[in-house]
Amino acid sequence: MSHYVDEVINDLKTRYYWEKEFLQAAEEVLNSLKLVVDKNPKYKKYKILERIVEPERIICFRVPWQDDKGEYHINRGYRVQFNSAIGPYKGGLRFHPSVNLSVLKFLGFEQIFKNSLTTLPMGGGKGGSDFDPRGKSDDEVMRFCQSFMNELFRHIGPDTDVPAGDIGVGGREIGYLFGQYKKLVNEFTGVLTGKGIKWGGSLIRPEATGFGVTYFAQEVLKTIGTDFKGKKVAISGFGNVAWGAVTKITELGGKVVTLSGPDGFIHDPDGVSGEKIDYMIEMRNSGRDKVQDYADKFKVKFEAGKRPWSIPVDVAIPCATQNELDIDDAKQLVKNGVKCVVEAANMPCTLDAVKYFIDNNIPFGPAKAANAGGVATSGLEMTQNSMRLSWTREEVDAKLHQIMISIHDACQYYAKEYGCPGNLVNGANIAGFIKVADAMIDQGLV
Ligand code: 2IT
Repeated sequence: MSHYVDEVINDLKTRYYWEKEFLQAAEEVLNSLKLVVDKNPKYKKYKILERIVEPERIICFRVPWQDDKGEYHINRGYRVQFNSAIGPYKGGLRFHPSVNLSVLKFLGFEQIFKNSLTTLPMGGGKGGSDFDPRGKSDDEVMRFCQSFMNELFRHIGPDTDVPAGDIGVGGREIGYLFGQYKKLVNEFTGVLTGKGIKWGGSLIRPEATGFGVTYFAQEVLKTIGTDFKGKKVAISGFGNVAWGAVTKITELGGKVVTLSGPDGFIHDPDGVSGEKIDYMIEMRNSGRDKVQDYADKFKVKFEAGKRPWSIPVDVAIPCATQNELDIDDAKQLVKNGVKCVVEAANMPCTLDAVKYFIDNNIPFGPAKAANAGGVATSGLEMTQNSMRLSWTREEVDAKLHQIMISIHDACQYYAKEYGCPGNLVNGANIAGFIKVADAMIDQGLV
């Protein structure tokens, strides 16, 4: 007889065979849950796996907008409201040409377990559009965001669904989206997170994902008796997450020697620090999406069209996007003596790369645990909005740090409890799952 988990995976593969990214994310989580469903027959009895892989609701809509020359454009907009068992749907919006339903279902599915791990009451959701903000004027981005919100506002709210940013959606976009939401519903509420600091945003939110990843990596390094001091670190990307991580790693005495972009990667053996970190923000704001600019400015090596994983480092932290580190990269990193790998982007490592790290006893921090600091700080922003007050930087940072330690502890605890000590992939999936699954059972067949 086949295993309950395999039946659910096979059914998904038949039903959604074209949703490559979603199937990859679902397969990873479900395989970790074999240990749990064997021990707890109630999850099969209540068909929790069949229910948890199916979004509660998907909203798809047309987003028409006009460019600066007056020409019309049509994009596709989405919101996947995946699971609200433990709180309102919560998760980012991604604006990128690669966005489709498979990508958003993978991100929304991951978000369920990630949000559960944060210790805060947030359900899972994700949304976005195949709109490409690159090369667009501020006015074009504003018109697009307003049109996007003209449909989305019906489906969200501070107690229903609270979107935030993701790739292609930063402070500027959140501002335009929030402005339009406020105009349409005539309410000033904490409906989006990542808001500007003067109008309801939280201190530390921009840094939170990168800081959180670093705090998580620090805990992982502790388990092998070391820390960031003097460690060489490879980072990919140069966006918001990479910037936060570089800032905190440098503060803790680590040396970040690579950054990357769609055009290739840079190798800076002296380390990305000081004004070079500030330049990352300049590069992002330029909208050129080219890391070669860093190499030109600081006279370091640029490798066109390549990824940074060939550089010998102690710690690798992929911060860019899904599937940016494959089995060949994993083999190269292990061969070069990497001591630990922590995912900062969502699902940056392919399934076989993750397996390779685990099989080779490389401590591996999965995204849904390691990068949960971003959404956790969004949760803290929601709390501050509800209380109508603002915490100081120190207060938010201390809470974020504590949450990351709790997440790491939960992953370690559940990995051990279910017979695979040190396997943080299983630990994260199991810890995230149990809370949501039990809430679903408590709330009946809805
Ligand atoms: O992937 C993520 O966790 C995010 N993009 C942040 C989501 C949020 O609601 O802050």
